[in-house]
Amino acid sequence: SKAHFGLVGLGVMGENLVLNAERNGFSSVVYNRTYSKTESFLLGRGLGKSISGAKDLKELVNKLERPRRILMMVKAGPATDAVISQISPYLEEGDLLIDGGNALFSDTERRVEELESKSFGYIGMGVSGGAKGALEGPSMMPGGTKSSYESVEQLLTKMAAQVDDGPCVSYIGPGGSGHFVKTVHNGIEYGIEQILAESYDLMKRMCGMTGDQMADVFAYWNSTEELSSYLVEITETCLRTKDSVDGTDLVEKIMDKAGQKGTGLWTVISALELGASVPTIYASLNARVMSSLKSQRVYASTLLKEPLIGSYELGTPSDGMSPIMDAVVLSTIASYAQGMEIMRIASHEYNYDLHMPSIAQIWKGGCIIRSRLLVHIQNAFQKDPQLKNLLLDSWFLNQVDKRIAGLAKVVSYASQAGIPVPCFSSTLDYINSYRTSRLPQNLVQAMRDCFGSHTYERTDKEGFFHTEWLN
Ligand code: NBP
Repeated sequence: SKAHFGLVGLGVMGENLVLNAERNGFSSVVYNRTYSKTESFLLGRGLGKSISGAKDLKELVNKLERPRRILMMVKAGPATDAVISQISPYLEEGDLLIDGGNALFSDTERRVEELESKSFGYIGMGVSGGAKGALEGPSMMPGGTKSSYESVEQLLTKMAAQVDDGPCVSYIGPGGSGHFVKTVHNGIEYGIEQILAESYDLMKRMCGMTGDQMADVFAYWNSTEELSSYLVEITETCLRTKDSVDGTDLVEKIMDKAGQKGTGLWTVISALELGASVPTIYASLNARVMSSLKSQRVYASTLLKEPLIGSYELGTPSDGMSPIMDAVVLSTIASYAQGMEIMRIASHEYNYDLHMPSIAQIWKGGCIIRSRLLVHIQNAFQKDPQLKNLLLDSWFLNQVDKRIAGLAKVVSYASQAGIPVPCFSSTLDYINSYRTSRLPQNLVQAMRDCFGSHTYERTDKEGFFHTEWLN
């Protein structure tokens, strides 16, 4: 008999997702460009399962029941287009292709249109959770036409991570919205990773703490309502792990150059295009760029002398390094708030009609940014679906009240000690700007009118004005 589900691309994600589908009762056929990988998968992890192989895409298509459901897990970009053009001649009306890779959302937008004009369904689906999530239950963000989603809803809800109020998947919206939301997820992820790295740097350099001492603080944070999360949990693990050769903290042996594959950059580009203010997320992207300038930094450090580090009161491990925790909590909240802000504007500009509480719900399990904070984010948007900024919700307002002094103290000490804290300082400026009713941009407007007659609005009269400024 024919199989339920087809997979193209046996990379680390594809292998795990097909094993997940099979475990949930969906017999599968797999295809990989390099056939030897298919063979070794079928003789290895795929052995004894309802999974068969296909040597080419025609065979894959022939082995599937109709309408066919085929998941592509290949490298994003030209590889995805190549697979689509190679498989299209064999597809029939109603068949559905799902792209689970990290596609650029505008590429997905184009592919949805192309495929649907041929009467095929096309879903662009963000998948988060890494290899382990793919196997055990990822968080999935599918976008495309609703009817296409409905034909794979049962499969996806079974494969997804499950949390107390349901599976971590639901229909996101039309076109490229699924990949857009995944991109924003990754932007928030960049932010949180950098925030945790900044807290580590302060504890190590200003407080002289060891890996295990810092790991204890992360364990404490992970037990709190505000910071309990997957990324805090794995940071504890990373800091506790020793080098197998000499038994010292492994993390100190790792080169301080962070890689990136594009999604953080796409988030920031989208934010700039949409006019969303995302300074914390931008700071995390820039921090990765700076980190990659290793040889320049090493040279510059011999010329641009760092200040001496004095002694600073930054809390104790038993109170979770209180001011540092304040900085981490508020910066993490700012990352989510800025991500939600990009989506709020995109929802309107791109007609995605995103449902914010569902997006928070999907992210509560399976994905890299899963955290207890998302329960409060979900609540905030359930209470007020039109919420302009997360910081305006009462639970988050209270966090700002409680913690802003701690954040300000951390930023001030770090700047005195010459330790960069780009996400902490951007967050402080973000909150300070957002809560200032009168910013100094009146003077910027005056300058623009003075040199370029750009006109300005007034606080006391309606309309646009120009002044012949005295020079
Ligand atoms: P990779 O991103 O390393 O892609 C490997 C797969 O792409 C292999 O099956 C490879 O076939 C296939 N492929 C390539 Br490369 N070029 C191809 C082409 N022109 N035609 C057909 N197949 C081609 O694998 P991955 O890490 O499993 O990721 C898959 C997708 O999922 C990516 O888009 C990734 O961004 C996304 N993603 C990854 C993660 C993660 O944690 N790794 C998480 C979430 C999403 P071959 O064997 O013949 O070279």
